Amino acid sequence: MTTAGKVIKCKAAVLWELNKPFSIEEVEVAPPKANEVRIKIVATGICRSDDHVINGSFVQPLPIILGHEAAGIVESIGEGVTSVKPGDKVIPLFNPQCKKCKTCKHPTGNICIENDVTIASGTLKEGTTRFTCRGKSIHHFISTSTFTEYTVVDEFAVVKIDSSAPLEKVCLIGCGFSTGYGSAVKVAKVTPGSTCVVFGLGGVGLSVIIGCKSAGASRIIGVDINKDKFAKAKELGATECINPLDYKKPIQDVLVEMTENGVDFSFEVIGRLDTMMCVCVSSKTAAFACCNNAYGVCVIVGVPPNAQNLSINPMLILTGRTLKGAIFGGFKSKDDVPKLVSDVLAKKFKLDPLITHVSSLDKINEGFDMLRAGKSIRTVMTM
Ligand code: PAD
Ligand code: ZN
Repeated sequence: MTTAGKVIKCKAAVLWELNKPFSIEEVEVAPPKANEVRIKIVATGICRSDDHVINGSFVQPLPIILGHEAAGIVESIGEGVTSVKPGDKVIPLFNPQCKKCKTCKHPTGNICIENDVTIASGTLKEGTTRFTCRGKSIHHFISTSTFTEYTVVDEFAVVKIDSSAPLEKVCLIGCGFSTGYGSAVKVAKVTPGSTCVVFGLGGVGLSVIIGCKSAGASRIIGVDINKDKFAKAKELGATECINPLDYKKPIQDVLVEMTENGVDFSFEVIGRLDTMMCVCVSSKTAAFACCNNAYGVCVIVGVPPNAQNLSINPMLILTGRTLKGAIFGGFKSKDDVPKLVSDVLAKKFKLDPLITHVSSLDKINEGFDMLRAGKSIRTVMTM
């Protein structure tokens, strides 16, 4: 019996209030309107950006269905949709690509005008939501909402991938892997023989390491306050790992000494102001300050806390350092996601080492507890 054109009742994890566990609910998912696509989610990963919403540092309208790193199968399409059809394997795109706006037409820009990361409307483009629970409208999250058995997205926020792709693995291409890998190869443009330092060895930081290694960096230093993260970082390409808590000096001073006046490329993959920049005397780590003063490049990948500002000593820039940042590793999502999936199928890189736990939507709260306790890299929930 076809479900096209009908409301689907299914299971979803709803966040009703900040700093509270998800509630597993039966939700109603309305059929897609014009230019929208309804997707059966098959696998979805847990990313720190979802947790930033729960703790209030990434502000979104509530109640909401979070989740943005996923893969699934198209269930039905609205009028006018041409790029996907029912049965296609797809990845939802939290950083969409409409291909019409000024940014999409720019050769490298990737913050499409249709993105909901910078706006946080919590709706689809048409201005309303397709989720209802207990008679209330539930918001969408950054064009995706994947902690649900079915979701609806705008056509510009979904792309077809190879029909042989293992969805329970390539879901990581939807966020963590691509963000980290692209930050190294596309945003920093890591060069062969260079020295890199990566602050934060979670799923995204480890993907930065994979990118640095594939770009030919000869020295890759991992920095984390949780030494349990070091073994995996070394397995993936870190040549050494250090813990700021083991040193009395600020970690940027340690790194500058270790690397004869600073590194070529540094990456902040935590989302803390003190690890981005040396902002106060108590700061332990600072990605920008450990770059070589003449040519070092620092890439901000971590999502910073809401409404906080960095204070930068202009001398750090005047001498020649570059500070940059990027969403989704600088990739243009519709163009690049299918290519990254093909790269996985061609065994150009492996996603398996990043997946430490496989779970189900019912166990979502345990999955988040493990991330917060530093015990997991990526938990993938399969439906
Ligand atoms: P994670 O929590 O798995 O990893 C963060 C790591 O940082 C952990 O291993 C921590 O132990 C470590 N850490 C925490 N505090 C410190 C400290 N003071 N000094 C050194 N290490 C520390 O997160 P993740 O890998 O899923 O995500 C990392 C960040 O990237 C996070 O802020 C997330 O929101 C952001 C992100 N950005 C994008 C983007 O498009 N720019 C996409 C996805 C995730
Ligand atoms: Zn993410």
